[in-house]
Amino acid sequence: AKEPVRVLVTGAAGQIGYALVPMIARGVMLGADQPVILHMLDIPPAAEALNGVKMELLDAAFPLLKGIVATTDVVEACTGVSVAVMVGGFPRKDGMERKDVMSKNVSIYKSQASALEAHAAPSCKVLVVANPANTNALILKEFAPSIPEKNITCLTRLDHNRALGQIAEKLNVQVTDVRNAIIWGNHSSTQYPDVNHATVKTPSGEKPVRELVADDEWLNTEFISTVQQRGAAIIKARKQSSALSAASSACDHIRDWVLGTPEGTYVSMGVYSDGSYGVPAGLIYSFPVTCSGGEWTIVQGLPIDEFSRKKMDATAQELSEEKTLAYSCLN
Ligand code: NAX
Repeated sequence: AKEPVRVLVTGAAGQIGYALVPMIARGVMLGADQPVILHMLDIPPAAEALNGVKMELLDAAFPLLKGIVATTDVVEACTGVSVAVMVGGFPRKDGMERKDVMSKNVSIYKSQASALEAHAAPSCKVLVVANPANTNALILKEFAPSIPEKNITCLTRLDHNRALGQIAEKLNVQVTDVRNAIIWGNHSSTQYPDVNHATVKTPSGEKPVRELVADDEWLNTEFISTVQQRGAAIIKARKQSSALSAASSACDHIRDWVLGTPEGTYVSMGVYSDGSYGVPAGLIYSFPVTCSGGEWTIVQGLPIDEFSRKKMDATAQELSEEKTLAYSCLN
């Protein structure tokens, strides 16, 4: 039998946490043959709720779940973890300035970076979910210099899956037959959902999405804004932000990273830019990637038209501004 893997979920008493921990305990993230020990971190005001989640995990009698650490101590939470899913953060409240929210999250991610660096397994893979996800991941990277930069990522897989879902709905095909959509840039409304390289499996072979949809107007306007604004649409409908889809996509992100992407398929991940596609190096930016042997690689050589270029640059610009704002909070 395999040795259990320790998986950290921060913000585990929150809504995404509540959807995510049972998925991890069921093997959705790391595989049906991989035992896990869940480390759950939250802050003292949520300690009682966190204990309630722990009680439910015990009650569910998950066969793969070999242990539970539920704590408000960041060092205890980070010790020995090989996967860290960072869902905890400070939410934007009505009337708060962007800078105030950024400042709170910068201080959270700075201190959690230090704890991970000092206490996590050396090869720990980190996924930041909490917003501003890209910039929180960048701060985490800056303050955990001994964690390889390849091991620090942020979640744009939910946006990627939303894009696949919209195309499947439009064409009335199975979502599993649609692949290679791309989310470029920030996990925010400036993200660029790009289907120029996406395809659909049909009885007569793999066909480009653009050819099958045959409605460039829809693809260039409504499709893009629907994906960009989906988070807001869920909040409007549910009065709470996306949770089950965020949790499921976080599992997809880690599973593909650890176990590999299928041949010929790429997925979107927020990763440290090396300057590929003219994106400024030193930002955490969402790119198309393939994964193999536990490492992601940015898909190279995709042709970029002028329409895409503008949108990729606009979201890069927003990330550069967020980076400047984040650094101005570091005092
Ligand atoms: P909740 O407010 O329900 O849960 C957040 C939890 O984090 C709370 O239990 C809170 O006590 C805890 N927390 C706060 N500060 C902490 C700290 N310093 N250490 C540990 N825990 C801490 O929010 P939820 O709906 O679960 O969303 C969590 C985060 O995910 C938010 O930042 C949200 O904006 C972000 N999202 C990101 C998405 C993505 O695709 N990247 C999509 C979904 C979601 O909107």
